[in-house]
Amino acid sequence: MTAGARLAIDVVTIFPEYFDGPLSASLLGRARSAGLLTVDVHDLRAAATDRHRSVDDLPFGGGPGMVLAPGPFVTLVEGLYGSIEARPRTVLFTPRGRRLDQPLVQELAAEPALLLLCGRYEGIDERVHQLLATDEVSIGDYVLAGGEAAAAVLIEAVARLVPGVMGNEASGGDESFTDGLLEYPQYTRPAEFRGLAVPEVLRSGHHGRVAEWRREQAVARTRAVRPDLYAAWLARQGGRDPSR
Ligand code: 6GU
Repeated sequence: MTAGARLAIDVVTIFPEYFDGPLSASLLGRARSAGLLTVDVHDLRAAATDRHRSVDDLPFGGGPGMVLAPGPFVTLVEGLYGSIEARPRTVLFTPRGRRLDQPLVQELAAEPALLLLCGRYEGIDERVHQLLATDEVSIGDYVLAGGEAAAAVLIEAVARLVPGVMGNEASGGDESFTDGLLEYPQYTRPAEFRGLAVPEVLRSGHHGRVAEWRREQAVARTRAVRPDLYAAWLARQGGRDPSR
């Protein structure tokens, strides 16, 4: 862990090189260069004790595949923080975890430090869950080969909420999910392209009508594509959709 930054993230993985691209590009690269965010990636194999640097073993009870052993995880975490108890909030990526959503992202972004543990193979020894994980997180209902892609997703989602990271862009307000609705359609020039015109209201200069149109579009889109989000939004409105 590196001191000083607004958010210090440690990642444990058997594929450290996986993170080279995502952490250097665009927003994350700039945030790290500016010292707003640190991401230190640690190779689980560095904590292996045997000659072959093995981190996995056969499952007790039989079955296919290999299981990541608890020893290297605990050794590495103790090396980083001095003890298990001194570790920061710790996310273990697993398809059986809680689904990542913006409220959880906001919660994690408010922490001073995070430890992210990536699994691979058929699974991780249950003692890693018990001893180290404060949170078990999945990024959706599909199966990945490991937690690395999920960790990259979480890092990007959390980083953009760190004060100063988003630069010019308004970091709150209008975006998808901040008020529980999907984003409204956006247009730039030209006003007509391949026979498709920008809606007249957006060119009217009438800020009130523009805001109203965007709201209607966001609500209609959410109702059509994400009935679950629409129902939750409707309940927060007191059951009334002002556009209907
Ligand atoms: Cl966190 N891990 C794996 N292996 N698969 C996933 C996932 C995580 N989230 C969705 N699918």
